[in-house]
Amino acid sequence: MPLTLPRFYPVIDRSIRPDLSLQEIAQVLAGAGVRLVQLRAKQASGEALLAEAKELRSFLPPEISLIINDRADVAQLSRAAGVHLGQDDLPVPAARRLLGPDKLIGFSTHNLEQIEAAASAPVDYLAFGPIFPTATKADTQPVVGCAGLREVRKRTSKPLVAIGGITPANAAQAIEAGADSVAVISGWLAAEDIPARLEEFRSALGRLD
Ligand code: 3NM
Repeated sequence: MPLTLPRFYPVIDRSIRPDLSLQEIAQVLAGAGVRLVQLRAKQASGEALLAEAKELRSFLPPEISLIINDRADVAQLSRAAGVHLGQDDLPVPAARRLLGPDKLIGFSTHNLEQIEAAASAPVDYLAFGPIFPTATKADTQPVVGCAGLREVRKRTSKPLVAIGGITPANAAQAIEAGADSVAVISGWLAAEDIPARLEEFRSALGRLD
């Protein structure tokens, strides 16, 4: 069965908020009724990422699915719900072999060629971006805009996540352009008042789940 993505897909990257504990972050997301979160720690060793993933999982209620960025092995070992792969991570079929049929696999794409190449890949969703300019990822591909997102929506029926520079002010545009969900890092995590910012996303999107 195709995955039904929640509208709002927060990504946790603690390099943005080293002042907050994983427990605090988990509590605020659970309180807002989020259903899916991703843990991203580009600079972490495998050991550190595995420890963070286990710790975060222990603080999240069971109804929140945890996705691990880049590392299928860490996803498996931390009993996460799945992995989010980039173009340079393990090939999707290899990650699927490792994780089995029931775990979720998301896959980052940045242009139409990558979308077409992923057409037959065993993924549960495709991410596409950066939709808007972002300072969060150092090596981003060119901004694709909502026009790019509309083109992608015509070419894939897979669940589609928009990523890159998403804020409460532009989140609805990404959904209107065909995204099923918006993945967000700084747009929520850098906010001074995170619960208030999550409410702004809820208003913009109609719902978070
Ligand atoms: N991937 P923010 S853009 C992690 O284009 C990531 O695939 C992107 O961070 C892609 O919400 C991006 O702070 C950064 O802009 C998203």
